[in-house]
Amino acid sequence: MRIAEDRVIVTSPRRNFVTLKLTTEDGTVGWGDATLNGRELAVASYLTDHLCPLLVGRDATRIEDTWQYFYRGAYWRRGPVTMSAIAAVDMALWDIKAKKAQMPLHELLGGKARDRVRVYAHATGATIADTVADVKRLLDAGFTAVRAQTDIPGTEGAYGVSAPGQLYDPAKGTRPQETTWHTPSYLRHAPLMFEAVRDELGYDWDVLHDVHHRLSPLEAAQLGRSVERFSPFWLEDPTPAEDQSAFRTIRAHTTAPIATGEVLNSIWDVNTLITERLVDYVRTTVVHAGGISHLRRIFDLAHLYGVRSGSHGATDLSPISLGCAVHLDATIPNFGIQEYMAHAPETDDVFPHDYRFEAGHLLPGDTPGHGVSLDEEKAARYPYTPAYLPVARLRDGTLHDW
Ligand code: CS2
Ligand code: MG
Repeated sequence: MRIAEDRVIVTSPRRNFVTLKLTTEDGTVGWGDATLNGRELAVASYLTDHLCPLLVGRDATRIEDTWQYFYRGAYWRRGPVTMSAIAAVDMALWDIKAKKAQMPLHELLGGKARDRVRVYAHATGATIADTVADVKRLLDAGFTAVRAQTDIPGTEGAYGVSAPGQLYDPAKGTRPQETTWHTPSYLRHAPLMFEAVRDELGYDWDVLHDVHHRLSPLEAAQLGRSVERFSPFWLEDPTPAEDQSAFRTIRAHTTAPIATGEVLNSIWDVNTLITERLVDYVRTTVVHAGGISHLRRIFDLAHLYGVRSGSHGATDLSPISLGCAVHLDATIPNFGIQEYMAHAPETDDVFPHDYRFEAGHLLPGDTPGHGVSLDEEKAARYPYTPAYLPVARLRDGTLHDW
């Protein structure tokens, strides 16, 4: 069964998305997500200019050979642009294969190990009291796990804080927003937030927190020690993830569970983290870590070492990625938790899907394939607009990790 057509669709229903559509000679369509927040056009070009010319005429059933052809065959390996482009091809081919088998993807992946996938939502607040109220709103909505973030006095534009009731989407504008960061203020303030959510809302739910790459290893160890007594489900991205050895220092000083991986895109980038058990959850995703084929390998390696999945699921990953993630999450033995930021209504309108939210969980659909598509006519109504992620600077102007 040959690939007959390819199409790269850049659309912006509330935010930018890059989507690959592959059509086989018998008219079967597969969809893949290739969205890389703030660098979307780089991936669109990698697909349009380098991969798609090689796709037409290839056997659509040969998913693994195609993956290896684009990974090894590129000579230049890894990185978010390459791996997001390969991921989109991989997702589309799995979608086609499942449709041809007339199975939902979870069946093709070996069948469900669980009927539903536990998710966590994002609570934010300009003040700790606002964050507590937002956590309570989400617990009342049925979530049993909530990520809590709050503004940090002495900084401007702390990570993860949106206006009340607004969707958090940090990428905006034709130049990166400049934010300021002050680690001592953060290390004093974050534990107060943990204490407040526990004092006010108890312990019968899981609190998560995203440090967003901003600490040194010792600072991360200090943070871990200062919040251990509040039983965090995880501290996410405590330090820049590419420095895998930094996690040895964190591990040596604190028992706070650690999660990282959303900015990493191959098994080699998480190999040390997993095999040395330096993390408790690996957050790599279908779109940024080479698709279903490669993410399965990462989760299988993680399973050997007792590391569980905790895939990234922000709104800058399209509903196609979320749909694929829920199918994979439903089938792996070492599922941990799935991030779930509900997409904007206009996004969901452009990306019809069969997964659904119910009582703190996502349930995969049973339509053949991964269950997500793109309405091309509606997508055409939302042209691409440049949108940069912010940058962070220390008080002396030093460029820091955002
Ligand atoms: C964040 C992301 O959801 C998370 O854990 O780290 O929202 C991240 O900031 C964005 O995906 C960046 O595009
Ligand atoms: Mg994160």
